Amino acid sequence: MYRKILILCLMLINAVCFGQKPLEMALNSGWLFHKSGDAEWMKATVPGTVHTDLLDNKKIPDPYYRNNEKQVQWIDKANWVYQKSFDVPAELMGMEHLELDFKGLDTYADVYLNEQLLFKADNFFVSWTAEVKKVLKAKGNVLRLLFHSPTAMGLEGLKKLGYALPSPNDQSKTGGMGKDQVGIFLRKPGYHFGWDWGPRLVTSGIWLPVGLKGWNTVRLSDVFYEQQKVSKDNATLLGHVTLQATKATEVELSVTSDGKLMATLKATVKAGTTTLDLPFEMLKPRLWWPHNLGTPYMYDFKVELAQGRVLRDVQYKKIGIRDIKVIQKPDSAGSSFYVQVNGVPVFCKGANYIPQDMFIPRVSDGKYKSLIDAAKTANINMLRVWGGGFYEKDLFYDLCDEKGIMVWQDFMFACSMIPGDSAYLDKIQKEASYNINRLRHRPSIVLWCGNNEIDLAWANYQEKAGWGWKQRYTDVQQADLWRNYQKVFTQILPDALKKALPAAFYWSSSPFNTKYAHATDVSAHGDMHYWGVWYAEHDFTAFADHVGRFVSEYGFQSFPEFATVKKFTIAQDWKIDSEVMLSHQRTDIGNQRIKTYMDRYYKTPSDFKNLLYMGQVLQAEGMKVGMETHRRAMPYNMGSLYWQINDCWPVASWSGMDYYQNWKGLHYFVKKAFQNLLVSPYVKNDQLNVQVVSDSLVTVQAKLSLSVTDFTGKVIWNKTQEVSIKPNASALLYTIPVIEVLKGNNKEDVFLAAKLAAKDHTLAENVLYFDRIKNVNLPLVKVKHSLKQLKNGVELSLSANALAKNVYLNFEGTEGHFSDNYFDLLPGETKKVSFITEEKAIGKLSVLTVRDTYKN
Ligand code: BMA
Repeated sequence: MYRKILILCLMLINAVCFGQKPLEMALNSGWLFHKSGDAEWMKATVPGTVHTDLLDNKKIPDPYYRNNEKQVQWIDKANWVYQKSFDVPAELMGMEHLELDFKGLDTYADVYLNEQLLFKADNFFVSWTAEVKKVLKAKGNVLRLLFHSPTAMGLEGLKKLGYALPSPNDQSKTGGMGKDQVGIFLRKPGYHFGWDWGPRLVTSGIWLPVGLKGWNTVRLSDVFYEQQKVSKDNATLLGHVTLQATKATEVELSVTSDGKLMATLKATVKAGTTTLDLPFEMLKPRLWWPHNLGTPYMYDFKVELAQGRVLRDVQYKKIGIRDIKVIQKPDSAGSSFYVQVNGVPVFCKGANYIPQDMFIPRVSDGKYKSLIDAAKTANINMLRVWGGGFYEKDLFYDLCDEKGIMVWQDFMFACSMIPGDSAYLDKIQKEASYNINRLRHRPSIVLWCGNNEIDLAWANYQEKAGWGWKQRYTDVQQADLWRNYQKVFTQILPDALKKALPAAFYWSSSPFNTKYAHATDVSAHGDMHYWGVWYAEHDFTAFADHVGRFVSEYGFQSFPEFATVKKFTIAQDWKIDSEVMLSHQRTDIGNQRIKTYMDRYYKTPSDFKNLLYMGQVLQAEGMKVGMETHRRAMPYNMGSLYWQINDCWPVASWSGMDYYQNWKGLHYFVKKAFQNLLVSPYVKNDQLNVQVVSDSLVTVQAKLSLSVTDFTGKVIWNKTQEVSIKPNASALLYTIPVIEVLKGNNKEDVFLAAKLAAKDHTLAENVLYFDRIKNVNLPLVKVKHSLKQLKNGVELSLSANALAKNVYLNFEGTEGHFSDNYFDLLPGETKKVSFITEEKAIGKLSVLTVRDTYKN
């Protein structure tokens, strides 16, 4: 096995190589684990978590099933030991330096090799290495990790501070911890302790791979290509190459991009760590673009480190060349807040992203890939890696880079005040440097943000603003907490960024306005979280009254589809207020809010299954109003990131895709609302307005057709006009009093269809109703369909002789995605929809419409 690894490593070495390149041996197999003190050892999976290992060994029930979460709360109170024995092949053993490399440990781990303590890990968000040359043997090494109970460590932190910190999402009671919210004292993903969409499952374990690395004389330890100036004509880069050497030695470096030599350097480095700079230029570089505006082109960069004819080390990186700025320019209303890519202001269309599982290591590469594919398919060009999770794995950023999805990167702080002792601050300093260094070459990352909603919640400069946190503390404590806040978010993080990535844009909190105004007045400056729809029960139309310069959060909940609910329930749970369904709804007000809005916009669905479907219709239709409103408001508003694209377990939440990556109605609506070309009709003050938004960078000639029709397809009013759609702009193309298009018909009996078409194909279409659907006289309708086999699914042709509202197609028991779903099938129209699946046998087709959910 080790021989094989070595042969593989040797094959990777350039043919001219005579010297010994660094070697690496994976140490991910053959692990055992047990609860500290227990006699029995069990097999463990690395990377993994204690919870998933206990599950695999059948020691605990599935924590996601029904209420099982409550039965596994003892796990985080215990200490756990992971152990592995290994031999080291002679080639590796003979190297001058041998280093154990843990890419990620969760979280407090004492690491022993052959009973010698190497280090004590205390931060989930960094990697850990130890030089082990002196401790390692050729045969029979024992690597042992003692994971301390994370909650016990958190309690120590709480005791040390002497008072509690606000941390409203920490579900300490579920964890049997009473009022003791301890998550914030650990550098560990906040959501492990519970969130308003997540359970409390506080993991421990080796969450990223482990390896043993060996090297001789000199090696590359870091390579960073700083993009100092980028235009379409020219890019000025500075390669920072960091080397480690055992003794003073001569080195030769060369940099190539796509096989072309860019720079070389000869130097003498001293023993220890040295950074060498290699400046170079690229003429007429192919630029990296978000996928909706161009190609996210990535160059293959290579650095070779040689000594004479001996090649010592090589490093490969994919690099996208682009100029990114966040523009805050004063204007008559306040100041702009937009991302500019290669000189072009870009409307950011996207979503907030949370971790994909409570048990991070079990998220397969395939799941990462299908999530990012789904984002791209839905015309998303930005994801926000939200601060209550973790700095994502490399694969996530690889995919965003490659697929042209911009990333808003939060540092990992959300909805809590923080401790400020020197050990904690030191930890943050290291964590920031580590993650900035790890991610700074990523073309997709366009913005670094200090935290989620902490500035808003504390609101230091405004006595009455905030979430009532300040008032719980004495003046001295308040001053301490704010000082801690400032140290981290206005010093440590921006300083670390300035040092490692000078061109990066830092934003201290989200939402945020300016230094003293916090998140107030965010409709004129900075970024905005608008939660009036949902938390304050505003109507969906209120999105229009709360447009900011960049809306980085807004959302509305729904339940997952019935097939998902069935996976974690039994029939007796099928009521939204059953104990089990309530434990998969983590916000106290959730069900009530859904009911309030359902009553406002729709008739009461007849049963549980229909309620699940109608919940998704409600969410999708409501969020559509938000997405379209934000886009119509460009260039004043330049961002629309809904909360949230995904789930971390099966739950009622604001997500557009459930835990199993089934697309909810919302995800299909996102796809349409975020198309580069949008036709968006709306009514304001009894006036029908038709606005067209284009993110395209070229002028588009099209035909705009509008028609008001009754539900059997009889045309009441129509209008067609040629339009010239300006690039990267929003324009009102048509306006008329509603009364004139109704022509005496009741508004409950008709709808408007809007379409933009080029010569032979549809560019964009939309439908508008003139009243809330509960008041609209939806006809009883039967949807007809025919099927055609495709290589990887089927194509459906659908038609109906009357309007079919929000047609929900489902091949029962078959996983896959439709090209469209939850759509309105217009009378007389034949709509083709494809269903793409990896499964061979496709289940029975069920078709549901809003009218079908009525009691009579
Ligand atoms: C936002 C987020 C999360 C939260 C969501 C829904 O403000 O930042 O903290 O889950 O709202 O309440």
